[in-house]
Amino acid sequence: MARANDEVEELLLEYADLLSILSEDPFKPRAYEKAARAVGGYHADLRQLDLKRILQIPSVGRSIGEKIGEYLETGQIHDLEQLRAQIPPGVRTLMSIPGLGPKKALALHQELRVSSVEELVSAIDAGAVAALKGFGSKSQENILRGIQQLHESGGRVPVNLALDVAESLLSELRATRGVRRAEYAGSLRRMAETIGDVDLLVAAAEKDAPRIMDALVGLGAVGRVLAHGTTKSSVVTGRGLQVDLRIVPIEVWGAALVYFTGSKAHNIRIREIAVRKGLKLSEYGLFQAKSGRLVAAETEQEVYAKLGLPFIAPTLREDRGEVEAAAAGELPALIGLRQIRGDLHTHTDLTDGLAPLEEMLEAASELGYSYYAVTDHAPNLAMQRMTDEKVLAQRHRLAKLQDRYPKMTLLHGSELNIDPGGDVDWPEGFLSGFDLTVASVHSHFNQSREQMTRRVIRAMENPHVNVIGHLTGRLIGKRPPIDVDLDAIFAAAARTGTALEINSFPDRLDLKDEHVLWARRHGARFAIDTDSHAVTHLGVMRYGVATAQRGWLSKDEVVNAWPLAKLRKFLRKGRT
Ligand code: DGT
Ligand code: CA
Ligand code: CA
Ligand code: ZN
Repeated sequence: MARANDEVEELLLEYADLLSILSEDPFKPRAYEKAARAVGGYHADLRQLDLKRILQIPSVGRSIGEKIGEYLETGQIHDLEQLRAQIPPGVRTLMSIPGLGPKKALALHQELRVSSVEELVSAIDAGAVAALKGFGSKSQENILRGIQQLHESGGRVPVNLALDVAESLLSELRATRGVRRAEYAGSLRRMAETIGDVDLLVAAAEKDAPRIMDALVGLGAVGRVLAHGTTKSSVVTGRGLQVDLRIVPIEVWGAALVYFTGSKAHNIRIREIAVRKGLKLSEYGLFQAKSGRLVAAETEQEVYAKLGLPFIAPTLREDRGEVEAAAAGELPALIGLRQIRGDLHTHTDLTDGLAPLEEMLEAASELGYSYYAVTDHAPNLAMQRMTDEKVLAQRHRLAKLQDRYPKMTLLHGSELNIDPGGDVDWPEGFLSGFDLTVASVHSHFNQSREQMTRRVIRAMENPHVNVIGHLTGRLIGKRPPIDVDLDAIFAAAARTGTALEINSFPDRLDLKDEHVLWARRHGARFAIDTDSHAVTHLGVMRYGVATAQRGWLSKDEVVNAWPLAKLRKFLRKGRT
């Protein structure tokens, strides 16, 4: 649990923010701010203090002291609740942008109806802020700079956005004279689900480095330069994502790539191994500790080899046992994108997809899939207006389209809704007409842990449910995961022969890497799906595969990496 001091600091800061909107007196908010900082930095735990001793904290007067006492006793501050009720929540979000004061935040909210930083960025892009009375283009620029700072200070971005930025910068860097190699490293190379900043690594001769750095800071995507050195620079893109660039000599490329790919925890683990071998590992290479003689630096393989280890894939480098497994020769043979033979969860415009069936199939066949499942929503998701007739007509259409795709077997499925009791949309007789089904929780996210667990397990026990779609329902940064007993669910998945989906959508990644690692220990099987609602979505498969790799999966555990005959057998769930 957070320290009470930190909780109270947060609340007092919020109180100060709200006061500065609602009160004309500039000193009162300032007093709360000072007290907040004092409490946050105070050495003793507030919960151990009585009112008398709370009042001894610097800058804490009687009125503030009593509010602190009230919070410790009741978990609430009545006056704060009253202020909260008077201010729309979006305004406070906007006030978290450095340099954007309360009055301006309130004006933006009232005039433009923006309630989040993202909405504000869109408004700025549309020129709406510059056009606003009392703002202008100068002030719009300041707000943008503030948003950049906000992102630098902890805003993480989804992996796909960071990858887009990295790839476009890399292609420009690679076209720059003197660049011998250019790659992204850091959490992006490990394909973590969110990225703090992008780390780019370039190999070049020392004489070329300054010119390459100048090229980077001059790129169109760069909004602001934080640091501009000859071998080390940091910039922020127009959208607020920080990019660090390092230039190293090509001779130490491998050592630098290992170091800057991390993770920090992985680096520490392999450095320990180096020390035990009388070696020293840094971004400049692997050296003999005593003589300082260089042992390896050119390639990652060499660096790992001299440590007595096989190459460890970047997606595994999280210190989750990969170094020990590598030393024991027990690293998994990781699933790769090319081993994916089909997609088992996709939509069309028959429900909420954007593209007609024909277009989805055409795009899927271009990916070289050997099978492809169409799984539009089932009737209980009422807004999708699915009916028995519509779904049967789709099946008929699919059968006719099969002729066009001699190499790709078209599977007809549906994404069922797991109702609060664990039942799904159609009775067994109707369900048996599908090649496969995905079943997902789409409602009643707030059931108790026991109910929710029972609900999902009951769905898995249904002999016609093949895949559990996006099990936890989380939307990264937007919606928390449902509360379930994952151990029980993973065990049931293995027992019932129901695959667990790894939903590849970058804002879902559900199951996530740690869950995958956990579920595989139960012997569960997985389906890496895109849940595509448009042709372009089919490409997100790479994020699902990366998540599977981070969960240590090999192709034997991924049902859509199997040949069709083996998949079909799995889909029967023991039925004859
Ligand atoms: P992020 O940016 O928060 O998503 O995560 P990373 O892993 O990209 O972290 P970042 O950008 O701070 O550093 C990039 C890599 O550099 C990191 O994965 C490992 C390496 N590194 C950074 N600081 C240290 C350190 O203090 N010790 C060691 N051993 N490695 C470090
Ligand atoms: Ca990073
Ligand atoms: Ca970094
Ligand atoms: Zn879906």
